[in-house]
Amino acid sequence: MRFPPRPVSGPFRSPLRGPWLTSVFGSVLLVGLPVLFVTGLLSYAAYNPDLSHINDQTPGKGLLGFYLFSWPTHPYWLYRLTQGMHVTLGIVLIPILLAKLWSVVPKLFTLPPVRSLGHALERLSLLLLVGGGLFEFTTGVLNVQLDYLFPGSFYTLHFYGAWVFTGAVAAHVALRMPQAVRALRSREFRAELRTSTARTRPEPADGGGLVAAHPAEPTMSRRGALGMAGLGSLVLFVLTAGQSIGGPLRRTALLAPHGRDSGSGPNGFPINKTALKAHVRPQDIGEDWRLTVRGNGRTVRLTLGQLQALARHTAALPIACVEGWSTENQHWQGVRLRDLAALVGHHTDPPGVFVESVQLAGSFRAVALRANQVRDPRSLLATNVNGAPLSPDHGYPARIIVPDAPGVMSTKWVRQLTFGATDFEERA
Ligand SMILES: Nc1nc2c(c(=O)[nH]1)N[C@H]1C(S)=C(S)[C@@H](COP(=O)(O)O)O[C@H]1N2
Ligand SMILES: [Mo]
Repeated sequence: MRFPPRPVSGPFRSPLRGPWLTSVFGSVLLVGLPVLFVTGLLSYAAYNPDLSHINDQTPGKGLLGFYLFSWPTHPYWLYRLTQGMHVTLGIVLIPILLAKLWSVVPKLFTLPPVRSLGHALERLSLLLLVGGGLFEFTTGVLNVQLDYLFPGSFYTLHFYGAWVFTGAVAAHVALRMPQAVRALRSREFRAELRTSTARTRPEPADGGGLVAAHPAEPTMSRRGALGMAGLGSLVLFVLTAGQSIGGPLRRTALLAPHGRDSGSGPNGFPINKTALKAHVRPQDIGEDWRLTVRGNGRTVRLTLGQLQALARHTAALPIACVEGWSTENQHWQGVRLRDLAALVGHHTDPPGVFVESVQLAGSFRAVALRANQVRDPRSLLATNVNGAPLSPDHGYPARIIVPDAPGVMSTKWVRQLTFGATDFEERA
C-alpha cells in the first residue's frame, strides 16, 4: 500500500526550503566530498598502514585497504598539499553541510516513516548519510583540534566512517540525481542572487517533502541563505588555511591549534608534542644517549659525537601533520638513513626501517618506514635544523625526516633503528 507524499506541515515552515536550495548546497558537497574522500584515502596510504602493526592496527583493513600502495617520496610537498587540502576543505565544508542538513530537516521527520520498499531504502541511506556525515566531520574536527581524543583509534574510526559515509553519499546521489537536476533547472541561480527578502516566494510544492505546506513569511532571501553559508565557509577558511598554506595567512589561522606563533630562531616552527608532554626525561637525551642501529644480525652503538662524525647531508623539507598544519621547508642536517643502513651491512638496496624513540609514554613512540623512504638521499636522521642543534622539543639529539611523509613518521628523540622487514613482524 502506498501513501501519497504530503507537503510538509508542522514546525518546519521556512519558505526557503525546497528542492532548488537543497540541490544547490548538495552540488557544492558533490564536488567537495569526493575530494575529501580521495585525499583522506591518500593520507591513510601515506601512513604505511600495511607495513607494520605498529603503524596501524585497523582490523579488516585488508579488504578496504585494497588500494594501498607504496607512498612515494616525490614530490616532497605532495603530502603537505593533499593533507592541507583534506583538513582545510573539511573545515570549510562544515557550514555547507549544516545548511544542507537544515534544508532537509523536515524529511528526517516524515510520516508515515516508511511508505514503500524504495522509501525504506532511501530512509536507511539517509540515516547512514546524515549519521556518517556528522560522524566524519566530528571525528575529523576533534582530531584536528584536540589532538588525540580517541587514542590510537582515530584512524580506524575515521577510515571506516569514510567508507560508510561515501557509500551512503553514492547511493543518495544515484537516487536523487534526476530530481536534483530538475530542481537546479527550475530556477535561475543569478536571478535568485538578485531576489530580495520581500520578493522571496516558496518553491512550488513538488511532493518531495521539502516545501512547507503553510510557509511563514520570509525573513531572509535565498541569496541571504546562500551568502550566510558561503560567508561561514570563507571565515573558516581564513581562520584555518594559514596553518597549512603558511605565509601571511599563518597569522590569521586563529582556529588552528598549532603553528601560529612558534617563536623565532632556527627551531622556531610548530611543535606537536613537547618533550615534557611526551614524557621524555632529560637523562634519556643527555650524555648517556646512544643510538642503536640494528639489522642483518648486527648491532652498532653510536654516541652523538660518533653519529655527527658520519657523512652529513642537508635536506630542505617541511613537516606536514595529518592534522593539517605544516611548516615551511626547514633545512635539516644529519646522516642519511641509507648510510646508517650501510653501517649494519645493507650496502645496496637497504630495506625498510623500524624507528623507536626514547619516549616512555604516548603514541608515536615507534614507526615503520618503507624501503623507498630509507633509500631516498633526502631521508635523514637529523641532528640539526636551520644551522642549530635540534631543540629538546624538536627531538634532540636526533629525529627522522623523510620527504613527503606525514609528520607522524618523523620520530623525535630517536633511540634505535632496526633495518629489515622481518624485525617488524617480531615486534608487531
Ligand atoms: N617521539 C615522538 N615523535 C614524534 C611525535 C611524538 O609524539 N613523539 N609526534 C609526531 C607528529 S604527529 C608530528 S606532526 C611531528 C611534529 O614534529 P614537531 O613537533 O617537531 O613539529 O613529530 C612526530 N614525531
Ligand atoms: Mo602529527
